[in-house]
Amino acid sequence: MRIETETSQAMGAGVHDFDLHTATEEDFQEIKKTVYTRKIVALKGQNLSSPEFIELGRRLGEIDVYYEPMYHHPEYREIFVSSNVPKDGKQVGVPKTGKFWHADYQFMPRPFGLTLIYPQVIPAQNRGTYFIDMGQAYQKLPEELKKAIAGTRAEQSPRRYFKIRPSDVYRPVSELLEEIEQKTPAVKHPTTIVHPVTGETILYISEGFTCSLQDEQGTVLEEQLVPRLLEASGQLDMTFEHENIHLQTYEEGDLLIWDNRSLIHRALHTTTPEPAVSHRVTVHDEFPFYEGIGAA
Ligand code: 7UC
Ligand code: FE
Repeated sequence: MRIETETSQAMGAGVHDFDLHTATEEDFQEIKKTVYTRKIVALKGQNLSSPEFIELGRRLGEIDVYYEPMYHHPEYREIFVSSNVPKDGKQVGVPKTGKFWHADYQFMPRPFGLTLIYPQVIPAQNRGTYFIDMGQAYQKLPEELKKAIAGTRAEQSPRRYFKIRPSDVYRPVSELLEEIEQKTPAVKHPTTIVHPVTGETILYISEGFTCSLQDEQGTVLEEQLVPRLLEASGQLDMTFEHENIHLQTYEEGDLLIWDNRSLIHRALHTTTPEPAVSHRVTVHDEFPFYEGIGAA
């Protein structure tokens, strides 16, 4: 196994000659360390079956099965399927997922540290995913904004991007909204979290899931604060030319592992939808999601 950190880019590393069957415990630790420091790691030239992909996840930590069964691979619930390619005339997984800035499971009480994406059908034209390093974004905030959010908490909810399921047809929308609030009530995380491995401070907010900021007493802060933070971090730039935005492209055989603590991501928007299928496994590593999580 050989790890190559491309110095021309702010993030990313390529892992060559990785073989799941011969990889040692040290190799997995090395890969994880590279994910925390370089944020995105591409295992090159992979040719894994679904059970092998799951095995890879298990070697990195504890797999978190997605809470909505609609996304599950029909045979392997550990795999979340994003697909616009029907199989035997039937939809598999969910199409057009993640077309908004977010960190995975940001709306859950205990998000996971690692996201693994293994593209199965790669679009010919527009391939890739946008990323923003929210540790870097925090550093670049004007002092005045850093001060305004110190000690505050952010409320996170999936409600705006919850996907209607086939079984929801003919249900009153109010009932569906109520169900979302029951199953995934909004959670509060610190507006800035500390990475348990690198010690970096991360601005933990996203356009997709963050609803409001609150002070220590739970009083909702000035409404403009969230859009100002989104703007400053690059999340409102619809040209995707903001200096914080990194477009990660991939080629056949790439398997991406990224740091779901410091990165937010957004699926590349394609105006002419091309066939695309991607498999995802998500993993809790051995570190707390952020320092102090779950403490009263
Ligand atoms: O359909 C989607 O875009 C899924 C999204 C609401 N959640 C992904 C996650 O892991 O938080
Ligand atoms: Fe995502």
